[in-house]
Amino acid sequence: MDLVPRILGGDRRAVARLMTLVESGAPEAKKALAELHPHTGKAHIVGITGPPGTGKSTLVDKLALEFLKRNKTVGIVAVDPSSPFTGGAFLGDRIRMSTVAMDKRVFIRSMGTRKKLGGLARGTNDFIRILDAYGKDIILVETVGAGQSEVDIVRTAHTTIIVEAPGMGDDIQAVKAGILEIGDIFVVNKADRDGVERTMRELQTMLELNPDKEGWQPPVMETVARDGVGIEEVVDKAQEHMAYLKESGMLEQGLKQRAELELLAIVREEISRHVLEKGVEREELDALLDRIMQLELDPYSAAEEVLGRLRDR
Ligand SMILES: Nc1nc2c(ncn2[C@@H]2O[C@H](COP(=O)(O)OP(=O)(O)O)[C@@H](O)[C@H]2O)c(=O)[nH]1
Ligand SMILES: [Mg+2]
Repeated sequence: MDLVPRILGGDRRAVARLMTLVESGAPEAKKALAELHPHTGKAHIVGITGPPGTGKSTLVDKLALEFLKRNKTVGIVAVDPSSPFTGGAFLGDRIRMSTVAMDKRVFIRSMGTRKKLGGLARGTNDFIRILDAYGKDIILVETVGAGQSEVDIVRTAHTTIIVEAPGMGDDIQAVKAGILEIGDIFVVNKADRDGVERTMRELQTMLELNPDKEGWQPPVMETVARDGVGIEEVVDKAQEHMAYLKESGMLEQGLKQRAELELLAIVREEISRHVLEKGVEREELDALLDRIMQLELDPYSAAEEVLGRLRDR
């Protein structure tokens, strides 16, 4: 049963098995993850995010092929919040990623969003850690949109690629709103379509507003992922970005930030769990919620009450 030595030894099925345990929140998963930790830190984690339909899965597929050509092994984690069924997302992405899905050097796993306490970002981090310990050189993580959990996942990546496509004006606004700061590389995919220049220009203009002229300047690149056009350039840039992170000391700094985020997220989660298990019974919680809804009690005082009970027990 011991999955850890099997994963370290390159056993694919052990990797899949541990991911299933992680998803189901099994306690033995935590122990295995702890044992894998010393074997992590070698992979280059590349996040690919952007609105639905821009061609992220197609791009991931082509990027994976290009990394393979460069003798890198590849792991892929696809997070699909739009799909209520992990199975559905898995199948869908499998079909689209038919080229790399057949390749033994690639490990692909999709993740639904109906997750246990701890949520999407935590589960994804665990998957990434497993693939890292398993020895994958490159881990591609596909996420949709710009919600909080996606941003959290993006924080896990060393290199974040934001994918846009022509004719999605509103989404560019969404990009403006939050995701601009986290993009290391901007890709305008579907460059075979009308309006590419305009989308490129809009992104470039927004990026020029950034007052920070030192450090990494995110490029805006165009691709036709479907036909494999522009892929080599994106992979070059991703590798350049990693080299930049190493030379500038940003890699080190980022690792500390990520460690802090992850640690605090786990602490928050454990405290919530502890409070809900030991602090209040479900009925008590419901009673408090009722009082908040009836405006008899404010949430701060309710939280004080819950924490007070925890201290008393
Ligand atoms: N015209 C065109 N279509 C593309 C391109 N890349 C992907 N597509 C298509 O766009 C659709 C959505 O692609 P997909 O990769 O699933 O997008 P995702 O939702 O962002 O993962 C699919 O039908 C793809 O075949 C491209 O470069 N040009
Ligand atoms: Mg997709």
